[in-house]
Amino acid sequence: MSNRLETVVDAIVEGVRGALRDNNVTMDEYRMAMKFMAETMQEGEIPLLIDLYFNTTIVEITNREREGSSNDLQGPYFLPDVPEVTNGKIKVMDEFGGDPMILRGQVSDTRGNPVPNATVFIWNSTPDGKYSGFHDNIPTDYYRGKLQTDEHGQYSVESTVPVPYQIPNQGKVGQLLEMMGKHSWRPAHVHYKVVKDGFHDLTTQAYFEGGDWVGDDCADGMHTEEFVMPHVEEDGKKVMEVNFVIDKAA
Ligand code: MBD
Ligand code: FE
Repeated sequence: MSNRLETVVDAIVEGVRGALRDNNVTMDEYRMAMKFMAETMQEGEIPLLIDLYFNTTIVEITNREREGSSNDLQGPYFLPDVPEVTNGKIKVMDEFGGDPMILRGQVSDTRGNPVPNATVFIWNSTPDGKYSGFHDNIPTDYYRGKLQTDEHGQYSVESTVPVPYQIPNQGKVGQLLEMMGKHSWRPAHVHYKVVKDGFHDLTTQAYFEGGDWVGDDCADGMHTEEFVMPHVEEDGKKVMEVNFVIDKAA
């Protein structure tokens, strides 16, 4: 009798063994790879490494079974315990600069009805490409927050414009990409997670039309058309208007 854990682990092991055989991987290379994994672990970059290669595959599987908006990478930097933003502003560090940006839109169900009281988690990097709670000791109540949609299913909040994100190149994962001759950039993006009782969580990202690395993302993000947003500006502020359609859970 085989259980699911056994099925999946056996399949992964067979897949890796196949790659080792096909490439005649040597004992030295095997030891080097093991050392790389141990050091990546010590540096706390295992989530980054795993998300870089496999998050996109799980998203692909999720999207096969969902209606409504497309899911996209969650990435390694989501935090569930973040302040509720009630004054319309996500806290940012003034000394970090960055252009102000309004993030707004509507949450609706697959029949087009607005969904009030949905929780929208929003997080994005500093203008320097750092995530609070993970890099440079930036406190976790900055550059992230959660809000509730109003009676029309709408949300609106202000933050700053994110820039393309480069995987830290002092770290093991950045070094790996460099040694392989690959770039380590993701397009500028804003992360979202929409949560509402009775619905599947929607985890996705929005990107900027024409932005660098859209379509050439080191983490293979979806960049689906619905979330590559056109340039909109209002009163000199960038506007990221993103509507979400969430799928009822069975
Ligand atoms: C990120 O900021 C990110 O969003 C993903 C998916 C992977 C690495 C860094
Ligand atoms: Fe990110």
